[in-house]
Amino acid sequence: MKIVVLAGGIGGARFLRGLRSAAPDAEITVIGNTGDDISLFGLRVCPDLDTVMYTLGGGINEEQGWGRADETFTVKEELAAYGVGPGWFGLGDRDFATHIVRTQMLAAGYPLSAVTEALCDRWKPGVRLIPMTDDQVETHVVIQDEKGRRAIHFQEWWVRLRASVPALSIAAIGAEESKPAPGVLEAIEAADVVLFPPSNPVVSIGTILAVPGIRDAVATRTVVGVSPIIGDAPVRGMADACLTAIGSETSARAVAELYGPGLLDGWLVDDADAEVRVPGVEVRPRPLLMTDEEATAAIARAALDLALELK
Ligand code: GDP
Ligand code: FO1
Ligand code: CA
Repeated sequence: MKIVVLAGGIGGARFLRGLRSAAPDAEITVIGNTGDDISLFGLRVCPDLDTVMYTLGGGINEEQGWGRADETFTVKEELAAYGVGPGWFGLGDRDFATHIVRTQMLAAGYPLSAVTEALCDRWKPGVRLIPMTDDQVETHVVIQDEKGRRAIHFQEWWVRLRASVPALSIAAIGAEESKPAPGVLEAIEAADVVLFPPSNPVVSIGTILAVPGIRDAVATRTVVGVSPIIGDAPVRGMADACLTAIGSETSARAVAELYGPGLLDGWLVDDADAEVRVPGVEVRPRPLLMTDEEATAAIARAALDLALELK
């Protein structure tokens, strides 16, 4: 079976680990969000691609959900000693090596998709990981503060401000002019099912769908999603601030309606949201907390079963 998953960072990566164990014989292609990418200290950092790669490759910091296990921060401390920031983004020594390799290969002319493949040669994630695009797309957030109304990089809003300042708007800069990376549309077209993990609907899955051609290709497939919202809150992180910014309510129903019935065929919601109905979408309640790999595999199995039933 061929499965395509559109993934953000932590939610996407944990779901994928469950999917890999629920469907060990499946050919899984992951289309990764690159809207979170940022250049720091002259290096290209791709948080969501790295989170998927490290999580599936066994190198992730499990408690944090991002960055490397057994990490140290000597380079960051040395940069700070020179007064060179930003200090609010925690790049560790081990992680730095990934960004150095990536930046070196990009400078030599390799596209991000080829670089990601090369990095995955080391990590062997057991899935094919492709960035949504080789073009530069960066999510920016318009805020209003003492400096006035201005756009800042998504990472500054998310990590430095912890989304505490309301986003007046969120834009994936460059998305409209971007092209899907090689293999993206082909993988979607060949997929038996497309799954949306419980990733951020605005800045992870929404950004991937904003790359021209991806949404239309996905719409031709059987698509099942897993809600990242339980009750009226995200399970983790500040996705509610992203939903508010685009005028959407924070609920499992609102997220399904955001994707639209033309896209989603099935939608897994938590048992706590068993009353949710979405016109045109088959909604199934399940326990949706990815507490361990077994619970996560059960969620992935349920998503696959629903997709096969709706196919
Ligand atoms: P990010 O890029 O690191 O923000 O990660 P993603 O975009 O892949 O996923 C973030 C979303 O995962 C958040 O909105 C969380 O609510 C959701 N999430 C995290 N853990 C769980 C879980 O155990 N169950 C469910 N249903 N959603 C989760
Ligand atoms: N998240 C944080 O909250 N603080 C950090 O200092 C931080 C550093 C970081 C470094 C590399 C990386 O791949 C991810 C990192 N993240 C950090 C996570 C990440 O930036 C965000 O959670 C996502 O981009 C939001 O989806
Ligand atoms: Ca992300």
